[in-house]
Amino acid sequence: MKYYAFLVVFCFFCLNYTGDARTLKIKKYLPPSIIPQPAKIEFHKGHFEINKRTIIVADANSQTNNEFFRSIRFLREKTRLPLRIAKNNKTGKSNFIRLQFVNDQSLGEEGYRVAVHLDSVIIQSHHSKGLFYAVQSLSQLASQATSITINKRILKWFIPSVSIVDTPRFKWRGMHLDVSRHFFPRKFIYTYLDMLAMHKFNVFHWHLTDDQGWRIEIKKYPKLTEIGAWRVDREHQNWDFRDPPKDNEQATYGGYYTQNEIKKIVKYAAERNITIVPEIEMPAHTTAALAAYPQYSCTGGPFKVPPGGVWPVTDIYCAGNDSTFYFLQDVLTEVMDLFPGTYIHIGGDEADKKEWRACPKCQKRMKDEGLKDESELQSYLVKRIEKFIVSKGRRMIGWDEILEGGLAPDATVMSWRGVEGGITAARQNHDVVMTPGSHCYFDYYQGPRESEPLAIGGFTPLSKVYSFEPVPESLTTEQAKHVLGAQANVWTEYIPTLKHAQYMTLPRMAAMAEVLWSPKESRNWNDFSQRLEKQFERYEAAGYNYATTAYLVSIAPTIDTLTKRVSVSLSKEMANGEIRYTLDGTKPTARSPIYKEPFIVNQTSVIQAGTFVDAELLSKFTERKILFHKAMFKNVTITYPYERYGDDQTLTNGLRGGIAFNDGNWQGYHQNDFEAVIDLGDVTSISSISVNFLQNTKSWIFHPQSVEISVSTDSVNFQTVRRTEIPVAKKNEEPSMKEVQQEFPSINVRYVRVNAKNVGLCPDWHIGRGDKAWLFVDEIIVE
Ligand code: TNX
Repeated sequence: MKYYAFLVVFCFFCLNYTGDARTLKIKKYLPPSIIPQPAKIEFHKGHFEINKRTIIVADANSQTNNEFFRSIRFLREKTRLPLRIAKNNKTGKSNFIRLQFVNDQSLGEEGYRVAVHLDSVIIQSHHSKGLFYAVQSLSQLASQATSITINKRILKWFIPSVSIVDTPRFKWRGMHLDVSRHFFPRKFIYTYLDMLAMHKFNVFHWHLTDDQGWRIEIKKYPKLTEIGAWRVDREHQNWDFRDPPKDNEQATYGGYYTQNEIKKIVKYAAERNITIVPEIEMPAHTTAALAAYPQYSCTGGPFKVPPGGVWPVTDIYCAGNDSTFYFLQDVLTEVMDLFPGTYIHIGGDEADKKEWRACPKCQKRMKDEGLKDESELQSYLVKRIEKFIVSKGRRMIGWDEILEGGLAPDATVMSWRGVEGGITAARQNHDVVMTPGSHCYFDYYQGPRESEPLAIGGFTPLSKVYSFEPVPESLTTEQAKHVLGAQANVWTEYIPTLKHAQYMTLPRMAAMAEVLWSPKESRNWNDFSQRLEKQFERYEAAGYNYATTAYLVSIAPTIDTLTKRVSVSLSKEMANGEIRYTLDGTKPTARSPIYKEPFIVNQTSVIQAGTFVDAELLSKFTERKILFHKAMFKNVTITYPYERYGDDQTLTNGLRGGIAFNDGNWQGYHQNDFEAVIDLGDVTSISSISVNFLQNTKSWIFHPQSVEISVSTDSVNFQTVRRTEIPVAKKNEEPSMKEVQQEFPSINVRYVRVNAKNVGLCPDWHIGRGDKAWLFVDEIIVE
């Protein structure tokens, strides 16, 4: 109350001073919004005022001094508030912020309390970890503080009065980063750790080795980084279709972290309550290591560090050779010396066992050890490595493939191919971390493909991440205790820069943070998406690049072939803001109509829409054309069956397929040719026919080799109006759409026929050479 009166006084002051060189600004009041949402938060009346005389005190002793000083430093850095440390740690009656350790087990290590009273702020935790999170939450409150500024100098801040009691739901709150597919310099790792800390993540899973680069200095095996950290530069080519290295070509692209750098990074992470889980991949995803030390493979090599995608993953460590184990143990020894955390990740995913089947040493090992197949040989390798890790007082974690052939006794499973691996492991009383591709892969698209940067595939929008539940219902309460938490993975095949990595992770990281920290019952999408707006401001203040894709408007036409009507509905993920739209192809403005309910379109229209808050546009515009033409809603007879994606109406529904093959507007023919006859119903005068095809060789989709368009009045005798040959795609061709169109002087016809010949099989240059090829076709437009 007092505060509002105060504002009014200041506004008067402001008015009286118009014309003066001095300007006074009052930052508008914002409701407190903390991400992740605290377990308990109550809002009270009034505010705590921070001014030049506010002091900060800590109930410290010699053991806790450092931690308190660090917290105070964080608080000052984050809030940029002029917080003085009290002399002799003494406060007056009011105007102080006090940090305290309390003996309260209920808070656990990571829990804390923040009470913002009218005259003071009290922060309590049981442990330095909780203290760190209290500082994060208070900083978020402070970042929204109402402030009074004169001449760009802030005079006072007002933090709303709240009381927070907060503890996390899960103990493993992880974010992963693949630094092999693209190398990220150490400076970015610090930024990434800051991003994690801001969202209260406590595990950084550092994917340090893979086929395309070895990124950690190992003193005993210097070639791992001299050779394994570098590849030839093919950054201009699509990841999955890169030319292999030429003989004598210099490997110039890459990098690695020295042990000294890693020590500093580990310390930086620890100060932010983040444990780093290093991953050293085995037995597969190891070409970079084998390029340096081919003697640990089955074949002896030689190998080169591949500059792009490798599939299947056949370059693997020889499990029949004892020296491979000594090498791996030496590497792991240095890794464990650098990373003090409990868990060591040994990978284990996607090993193609072709070389093991052909290798006499591996076969002998299987015989000697009584292993019935190569899966059991992988299990032998993993168990032997686990024994070593456990002997050093650590624990092993691996991708869910380590279940195959029998799980090592104390292994923790990271479930990525769905949650099933996690369920199986939990039922066997093993700990698990959930990270299913469906919800946790931040290398996937977060919005419509045509409006997003090129990504590996998939579709994981923000709201889907937010809907993730790490504990499967099928687990009993006891088994559920084995779910330590979850993690989002950032594979970087398609993420070459740090700005791009931020774009892919923010704000999805915020959604994952809430899944992992906040009580299940408090999950509320609408509330989260309101709070996210303030998080965007924090990202901006920190200079982070983030996606506003969740504000994009989706335009969804529904076609009713019976009534021949097109109804259009518009939607967006975020709860806040209003959708404004136009139908005439112009850009919507703050004066365009607000979308309230689905509307009918009965002529060719170009719909454009965007999300606005007040007059401000928050999204990019989205656009959708609905084309009314003479074949629309007409009967189509198809000669050969299609397998996927579209339906029977797809070819004549007024909607053209886009560059994304799975947008629902393409019919997909698997090796089959395409033939369709449209019955226009009556003899009709027409002067143009066109048909569209899609090519995306990465998804096994090729343009047809030939197309023929014909017309008829009786459906028996057809006259060809167009025949076209299309050359088969070359390697590295980007996805494209092709329109085959024929115009002619008006003719009267009733039937239109289109034939298109599938290329049949993928060409020799393709990784799927010899596989069945797809033909994708959409809208046959008759005018
Ligand atoms: C699968 S997830 C992989 C990675 C790829 C990723 C791309 C896992 C254990 N293996 O090697 O980078 O898909 O999404």
